[in-house]
Amino acid sequence: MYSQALNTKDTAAADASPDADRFQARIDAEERIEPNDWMPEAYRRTLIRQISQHAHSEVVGMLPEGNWITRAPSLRRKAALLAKVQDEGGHGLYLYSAAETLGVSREELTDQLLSGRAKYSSIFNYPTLSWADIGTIGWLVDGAAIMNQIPLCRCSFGPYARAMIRVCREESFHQRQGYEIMLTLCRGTPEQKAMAQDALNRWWWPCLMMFGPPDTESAHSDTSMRWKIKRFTNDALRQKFVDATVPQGQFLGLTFPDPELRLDEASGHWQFGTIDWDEFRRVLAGNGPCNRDRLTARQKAHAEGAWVRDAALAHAAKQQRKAA
Ligand code: FAQ
Repeated sequence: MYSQALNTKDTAAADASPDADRFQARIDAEERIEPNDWMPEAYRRTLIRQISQHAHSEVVGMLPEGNWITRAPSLRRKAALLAKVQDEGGHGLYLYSAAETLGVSREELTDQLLSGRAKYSSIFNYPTLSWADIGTIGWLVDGAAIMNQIPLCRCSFGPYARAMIRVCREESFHQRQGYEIMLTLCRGTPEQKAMAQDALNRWWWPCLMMFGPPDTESAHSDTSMRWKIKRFTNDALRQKFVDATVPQGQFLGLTFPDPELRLDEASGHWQFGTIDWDEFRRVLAGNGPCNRDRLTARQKAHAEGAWVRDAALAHAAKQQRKAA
């Protein structure tokens, strides 16, 4: 049912036609590629793969936080969380629209997600056990998403790059609301601080996995970097995230669950311990703590929304008949 297993290195980009040379020259000159421009089939497929996985991540990513809307500790927190979850749904919609410009339909992509054939970010297969998890998701998950997505604003494919600008602005609001929850908890009672620490302990390593496998095992990085879809490798972005986040955690007075974490004075980078890539592979293979729940929730929502889609189609047909 789940096809999230890792692939081997990409060999798809070996197109040596004059069109491909011209295309690469445009990329090298930092020109934007638009939907009606000529593009190698492998470039189109790579974008559909990445953009649709990204869209699915936004939509599945609504579930862990949606779980806390009814239990947010105040009206202010509830309103902010509701707006944030709604934003994530909006990001999914921009991204599906960007993918559609490449000639794939929304229905096809939805079907890939609901049938378990499509990947979405590993991070959303972990449970949200306490209110501090909502702070941690904003601080760390949105923080990691921003680190990955700011460079995507310069992606060579126009519709994806443009969608990312608005997405990043919204994600930075999300990150701040998460950090503010953490700050409140860390300045609160000992129990609240312990709850924040427990959430950091559970989310830290899965957040580092969000950036994807190590560069030596990344199937698509080389090709995607050549096409300027990706501007940095997985490991480079992971390191940037650790460097930006450790001082934020120290300010909160929290301890990272990594005894090997230390600042390398010479390079100015935070060195961190070994990531459990077996856990990452297990989650991608469909065996994370919440994979089945997430898919079941999406399937249920899709089935229960059938009448809305039917009504919208019937309304559109009626409008068309009227206009004719
Ligand atoms: N989880 O060769 P690479 C968010 C897959 S949005 C699952 O390195 P690539 C907002 C990868 O797809 C979070 N699968 O691949 C939010 C590939 O599989 P395939 C999502 C993963 O594409 C916040 C295979 O492993 N963001 O959080 C993961 O060059 C809060 C080999 O990997 C994006 O999607 C993973 N963590 O680099 C929402 C950003 N990592 O297709 C709600 C755009 C790798 O061969 C609440 N995407 N895989 O079957 C990207 O930047 C890239 O696709 C990477 C992976 C960096 C994720």
